[in-house]
Amino acid sequence: MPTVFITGATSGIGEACAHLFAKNKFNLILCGRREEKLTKLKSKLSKQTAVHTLQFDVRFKEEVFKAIDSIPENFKDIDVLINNAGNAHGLHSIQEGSLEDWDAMIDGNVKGLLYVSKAILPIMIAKSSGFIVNIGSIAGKEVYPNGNVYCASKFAVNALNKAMRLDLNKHNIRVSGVHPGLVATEFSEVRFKGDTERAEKVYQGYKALQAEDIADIIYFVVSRPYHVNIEDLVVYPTAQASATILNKDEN
Ligand code: NDP
Ligand code: 8X3
Repeated sequence: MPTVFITGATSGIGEACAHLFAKNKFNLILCGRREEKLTKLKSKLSKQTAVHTLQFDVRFKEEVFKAIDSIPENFKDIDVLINNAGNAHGLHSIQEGSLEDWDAMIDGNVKGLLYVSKAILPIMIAKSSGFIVNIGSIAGKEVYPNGNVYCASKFAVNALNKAMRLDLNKHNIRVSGVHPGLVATEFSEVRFKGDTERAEKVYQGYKALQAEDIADIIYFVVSRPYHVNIEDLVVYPTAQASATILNKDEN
């Protein structure tokens, strides 16, 4: 059975991927910082497939390499890496943004993706096969007002996705970027630091994408025949035409 390594598996898109890949008989390595969420997921999904959990913060390279080094032999043969962990922190102008928020986004969304990839790539290179799916965003395609550093972090993911495809080409490793628009997850709650009322409003007045919609797309990308590599996939809710154009019922 193939093995998938999912970062940010404790909620939203990553959690939906965990369920879908389990259903499709992948062995799962599920990662996140919230241990209790990982434990719950493991007990649920172990009924369907083999599950290993790793609790670490992608921002800290020692934690990343230690966690990945600790993977038991029977899970080590990783076939698919889904670089999904990430969040926005704050929605402020460049002059008002906080240094802590900027660090969290650059360290988590960019450096975290690099650390995890660096730790897993030797496994894929050694067997001349593997698949990396990088979760970017429409924020990595288009800058929007107050998106500044989050957008910059996702532009970096977009660039790294292209760079991986170039550099890993000779190793027969597939690399794809999936770039969603608005998906109703914990994303806005994190962005607005627990202000649930403000977060809920982001997804009201139209039908937002659901985490399961993105998991379906990721699984579609991964399950193409090996000679097929979808480079880049941008997906919006029907009501959204760009980062700033949203057909939303304001009543
Ligand atoms: P959620 O907030 O629901 O999930 C984020 C996941 O990332 C959680 O599992 C969280 O786990 C994990 N995570 C965040 N920071 C860290 C960290 N420092 N170390 C380890 N794990 C971390 O949001 P989504 O599911 O929506 O987000 C998933 C990805 O999709 C992100 O990269 C996001 O930027 C991207 N995206 C989201 C969109 C949306 O509208 N929702 C649209 C476009 C892209 P834990 O807290 O347990 O560590
Ligand atoms: C998440 C989507 O539009 O909030 O990446 O940046 S958006």
